[in-house]
Order: sequence, then C-alpha cells, then structure tokens
Amino acid sequence: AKKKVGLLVMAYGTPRSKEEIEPYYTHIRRGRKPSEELLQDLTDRYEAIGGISPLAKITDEQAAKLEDRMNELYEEIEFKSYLGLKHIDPFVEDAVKDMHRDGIEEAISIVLAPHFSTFSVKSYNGRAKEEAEKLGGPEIHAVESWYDEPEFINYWTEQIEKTMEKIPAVEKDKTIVIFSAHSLPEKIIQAGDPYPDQLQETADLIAKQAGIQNYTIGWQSAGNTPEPWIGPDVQDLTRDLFEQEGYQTFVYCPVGFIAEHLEVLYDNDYECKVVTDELGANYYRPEMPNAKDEFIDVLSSVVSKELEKTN
Ligand code: FEC
Repeated sequence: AKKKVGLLVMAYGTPRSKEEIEPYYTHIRRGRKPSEELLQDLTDRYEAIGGISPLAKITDEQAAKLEDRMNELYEEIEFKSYLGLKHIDPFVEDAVKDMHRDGIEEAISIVLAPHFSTFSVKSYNGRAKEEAEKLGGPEIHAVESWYDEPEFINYWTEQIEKTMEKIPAVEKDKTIVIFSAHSLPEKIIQAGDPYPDQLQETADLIAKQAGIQNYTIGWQSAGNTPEPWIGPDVQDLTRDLFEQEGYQTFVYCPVGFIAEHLEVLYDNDYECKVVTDELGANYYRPEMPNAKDEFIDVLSSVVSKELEKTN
C-alpha cells in the first residue's frame, strides 16, 4: 500500500452565514461576546462585500486542489487534506482528530498566510501540535513561513506587471506600490517577532523582480484596541505619499493575505479607495492568488520542500 501523508491546511475561517457572524466574532475575541454595536459594524462590513465572505469557498478549493496536485507529484504517496480553521469549525483541533481517526501517522502542516508571527502561524501550529500530542499522533512537520518562496514572488511579480500595463506611461513616475499585511500589536516587535522583517523582504524580492523602484510597505486592518498597532496604516500612508511625495497612482498589494476576503474587499477595495477617491488619485489592486493554479503550485512547492526535509 502507498504511504499515507496528511496535509493539514490551516486558515483563518469566516462565517458561512449571517447567523455565524456572532459566534465567529466571539471566538476571535477569545470568548468575549461583542457588543451589539460591534456586531452590527461587522455585519455591515460583510453586507458591503455582498452578505458573506467568499473566503470559505476559496479556502475549501485551495485545500482540495493542493491535495490533487500533491497526489500528481508523488506517485508513491497518498496525500489527504484536512482543513483546520482558527476561528470556526472545522477547527484546527477537529482536523487533527480526523487525521488521528483515519490512522494518519505523518502530516505536513501549512498555514495559508505567508509570514510567520507568534500571533498567526505559531498559534495555528501550536494548537495542532498540542492536539496531536494529546491524541498520540500524527507527527506534524510544520511549515513555518513561505514569504520568500520563489513561485510566490513570481505570482506577485506577474500581477504587478499586468497592473502596470494598465497604467499610462506618463503616470508611471507618480505611481507607487504599497505592499501590506495585517497589522499586529506593536509589542510583538519588542518580543523579536520576525513578521515585519518578513513583509519587508517579500516586498524587496517582488519589487526587484518586477523592476519597481517606487514601493513601500504598510499595515492594514488593525484592531480597535487602545494598545499601539504596527504602522503606518495603509490609509494614512496613502495620504502622506500623496501630500508629501506627490504620488497620484496607488497599487495595493496585500501580500500578507492570499484570498479575496473581507480584509481585502473591504479594507483595501472600499476603505483605501475612499481615500484615493477623496484625493483624486488612482486606485489599483491586483488579483489575489485565491485557488488559481499558479498559486496551488506555490503551495505544493512549499509542502514538497517540507516533505523532502523529513526523508
Ligand atoms: O471573513 C473574511 O473574509 C475575513 C477573514 C479574516 C482574515 C483575517 C486575517 C488575519 N487576522 C489577523 C489578526 C487579527 C487580530 C484581530 C483580528 C480581528 C478580526 C476580526 C475579523 C477578522 N479579524 Fe483577523 N482576519 C479576518 C477577520 N484579526 C472579522 C474582528 C473584527 C475586526 O477587527 O475587524 C484583533 C483581535 C482582537 O480583537 O483581539 C490581531 C491576522 C491575519 C492574517 C494571518 C491569517 O490569515 O491568519 C494576523 C483572513
């Protein structure tokens, strides 16, 4: 029989119906129910992007396609994917339980977010490993980050090139690319988290390959808490670049995300666009990876490298 390997694909998760918004939000808030006002605000944002987020469907498709691709690449192994979500069922722990029940002894885990941080990747993998230890298996080989994976850099390079073709030559000097990721509380930096440096490196690699001189990094979607979050926020950054440096065309590349979900469809396509419209500047946002074949190739390369380390 073929050797069986589990593919633990972990992602943020999203409500699949209006009714799920409250339990989902409560889970994000570590068990504290949101106020009516907060809940309404989040419901309104989902409403603004069409009612619910396309994320659930995209994540399912990514996991299914990755499984197919890995089975094509390795004849001698049978891969089975297990989806484990951070804030809604099937939770990370559920996926590990299913692998254990199916007799999977070895698994590769990958988080559908490119940059490592203690808040994201470490927490996903920590939960998975803790559950596996409780159950006595499977052994999980965790991908820690893949922000510099050459095929990932290629994906964004091609997207930027496509976008640049739409921008008239006379506007090029006044065009800037903003690479962004989800903001996190600033205290992670003092704790030595590599997250900000990894975003900078992704930006540098893509800009170099795409031949882009005008670029910078920014942070988006920060939480509404009194503690300081990593900045500059992409909206403030847009204003500053317009007012102080004269940029008039903005290309938003939210490379810390991989799907067209709320944080992109609302925080970029609505909130950043409000700012560019107000300034009379131009807004562009290249297509997200979603479940495109080129992106499935990124994930399969990353998983293959991890697999080869274990042999
Ligand atoms: O439904 C959708 O389409 C969007 C799903 C979604 C993704 C996502 C990614 C990340 N988050 C990260 C960190 C935080 C921190 C807080 C926080 C809060 C929210 C809220 C919603 C939400 N996040 Fe999220 N995030 C998504 C959705 N996130 C909804 C709650 C309302 C709001 O603030 O908008 C603050 C928590 C707190 O209050 O204590 C911190 C990070 C990522 C990217 C990495 C990853 O995907 O895991 C980091 C997608």
